[in-house]
Amino acid sequence: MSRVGLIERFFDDLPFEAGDPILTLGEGSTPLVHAPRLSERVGAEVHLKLEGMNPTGSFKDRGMCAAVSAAVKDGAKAVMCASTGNTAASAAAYATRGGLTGAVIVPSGKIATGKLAQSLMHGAKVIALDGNFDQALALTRELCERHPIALVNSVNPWRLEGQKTAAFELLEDLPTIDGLCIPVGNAGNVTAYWKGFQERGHDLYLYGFQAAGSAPLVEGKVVENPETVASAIRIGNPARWEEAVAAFRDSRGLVRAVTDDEILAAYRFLAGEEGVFCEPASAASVAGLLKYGPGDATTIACVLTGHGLKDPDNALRQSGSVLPCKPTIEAVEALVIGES
Ligand code: AN7
Repeated sequence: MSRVGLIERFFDDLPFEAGDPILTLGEGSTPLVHAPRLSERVGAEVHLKLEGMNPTGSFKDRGMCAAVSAAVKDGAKAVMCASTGNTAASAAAYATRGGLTGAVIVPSGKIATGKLAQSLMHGAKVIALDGNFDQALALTRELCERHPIALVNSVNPWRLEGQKTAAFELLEDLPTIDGLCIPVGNAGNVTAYWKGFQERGHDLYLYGFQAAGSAPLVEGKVVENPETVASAIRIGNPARWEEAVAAFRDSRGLVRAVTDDEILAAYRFLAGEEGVFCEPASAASVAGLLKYGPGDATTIACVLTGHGLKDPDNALRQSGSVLPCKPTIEAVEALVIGES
């Protein structure tokens, strides 16, 4: 049986109308997996929302199916976004699906290899900017004002509409959830989750985590030159700044920073101890939970926003090396059964 996409599944919760064009690649309905070792370490029931299981390997597909469907309805011929990688990959896929032209602007040399491969394979025009994400977004906004191109960054309200469905899924799978740990970059996702929980009348603590070198919400000021190993959240001036600050306040939650070392430790822990491979930015949610603890929350979901395969370069840097071997049984036996 084919998987129903999230627009169809949550049609009554979304501002689409009967007969609207709807694009789907089977997004949403992602697994929620219990994390026994993490639960034990932090002293709370912790579950992992595997958003890397979406069609292009990140949560961006939730908002992008909605935003590009709306663009098709509006008669757009082209969509565009600035991106640290995942938005680009998703926009490229859904643009193709909708028969639209896609253009993406990414910070040159600063997006993970898998995301670049995806964007190119889906046929988007990929512009490598000699600048950072914040500059790319400013230029994209300006270009979309000058030309009839649909802007599909999370400043587009359809993105939040699609992304809020993750909160609905969490409430179905974990009705007693009282804490959400989530990485924060441009702050669209945390804003969308809060919208979703509010629409269901459900309160919980929002715990957001930014990379220490890219933590404008924590510092309360724009970071001019953001840096972090978690390239997806290398963002110094989040577009959804006010909404995110309001969400943290209203949920009696917090936004805090985790260092690159803490992010990478959580990244290795998830892969090596829980069997779950996410990308570094996603591991910030778990790094934060490990660092700061669950607070008053007892039933927590950590949002693992993107798949580990997105970023093979960081994975290989963080893992052991292969064992070279001659093609004899003795050599194989020595390596497999042997001591080291
Ligand atoms: C894996 O792709 O901003 O706080 O341009 O790819 O909603 O921005 C990606 C963001 C977390 C942060 N985890 O979400 C982009 C982009 C992953 C991400 C975030 C991103 P927001």
